[in-house]
Amino acid sequence: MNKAYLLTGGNMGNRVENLERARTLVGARAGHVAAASSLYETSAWGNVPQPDYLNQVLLCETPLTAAGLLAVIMEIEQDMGRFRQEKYGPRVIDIDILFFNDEIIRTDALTIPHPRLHLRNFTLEPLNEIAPHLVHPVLGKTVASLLAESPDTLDVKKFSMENSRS
Ligand code: PH2
Ligand code: MG
Ligand code: MG
Repeated sequence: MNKAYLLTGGNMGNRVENLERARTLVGARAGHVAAASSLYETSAWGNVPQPDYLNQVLLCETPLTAAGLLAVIMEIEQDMGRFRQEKYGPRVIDIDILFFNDEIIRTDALTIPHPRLHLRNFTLEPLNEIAPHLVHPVLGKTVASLLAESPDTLDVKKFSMENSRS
């Protein structure tokens, strides 16, 4: 089985339900979701003013190849009503492949490890919760040390249903 770490995120509609649905569909179509981080509420990264996101990291054990997994993910995004949006703009759901085993993949369709994961606390914080010792195959550092060295200063808080409606 291949081990893929995925980041789910969204900042439109009912964010909790959207992440739950994405998690369920990944489990149904891609493979077993063996671990899931808490939900995190995160300030939007990028130069577009927009609402805060919820983000979550999933570990998916999948028989699919990386390209096959990407195709399934794009189908899930489509089925959840994602439309083409501006780069870094608001979205119902986004599912990104962070790592695929310890493979380094660079094709037109896919860059793995995700090229910006080490620059974003909204990715590193949830990833660190479930995989602090995972080593980035290009940078040669653990997730915990990438988080400790992260240049990002944007806010990332564990999300609890008590503090918010969606
Ligand atoms: N995704 C983006 C752009 N900005 N900001 C946060 N906090 N979380 C995201 O998932 C995110 C973002 C484009 O994929
Ligand atoms: Mg993304
Ligand atoms: Mg994406």
